[in-house]
Amino acid sequence: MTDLSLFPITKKWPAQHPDHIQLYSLPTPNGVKVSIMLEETGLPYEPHKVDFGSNDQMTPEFLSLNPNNKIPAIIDPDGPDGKPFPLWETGAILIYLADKTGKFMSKDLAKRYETIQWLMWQMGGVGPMFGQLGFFHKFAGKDYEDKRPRERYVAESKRLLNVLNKRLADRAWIMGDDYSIADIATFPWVRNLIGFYGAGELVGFGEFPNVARALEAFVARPAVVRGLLIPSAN
Ligand SMILES: N[C@@H](CCC(=O)N[C@@H](CS)C(=O)NCC(=O)O)C(=O)O
Repeated sequence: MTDLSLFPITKKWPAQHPDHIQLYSLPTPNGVKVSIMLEETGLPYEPHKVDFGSNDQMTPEFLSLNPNNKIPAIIDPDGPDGKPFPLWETGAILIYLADKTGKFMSKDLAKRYETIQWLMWQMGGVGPMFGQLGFFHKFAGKDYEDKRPRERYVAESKRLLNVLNKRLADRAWIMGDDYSIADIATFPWVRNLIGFYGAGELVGFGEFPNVARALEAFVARPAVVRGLLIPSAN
């Protein structure tokens, strides 16, 4: 049996199945990227809830795995060279799991980098911009008198949605017929923007019918339905 005791995080979140991928997460738009990917690939994994209510992400045990105090993070007991392998940052985790399974990223080199290009577009654009819009529209920032920051993130979110809408004009998914890690990274954030953040009207979501159509197909996938609820609330 794999020994994960060298990872201090397992003291706070013990592994019942140390031979399975250990996932430390919450069902936020970044967290579900990885639970959806794990559900889509069928890799065995064990989810652990990192409770923001108790500031779990700031505990020494969590920081020992991810010094950046953000979920999600994983340990793969069967990593490169068969050794346990810790990883954080969803872009890196998605590429790693795609390479490990040979799924959701083309092996063709040009298509592989095109997939990574869109994944990075999500990581550097969609996630941070939609996240800031959420802060200024739904959370503490909504009470700020100066509305210019909110307007800036609304404009930037609309611009990004327009880029995605054009990309999807003649494609089912970001990479065409093939559903990929670029979709798994992007659509949880689009769903969150118009769902949890309630910003659909603010960004004029009706102007982006191709995005709406792909989002609908995304949330109908059985692995997505499951992944969106992991780790569960209790
Ligand atoms: N770039 C990171 C972002 C991760 C991230 O922002 N996670 C949020 C939840 S969606 C978090 O852990 N927030 C906790 C905190 O900031 O203390 C990734 O993609 O993994």
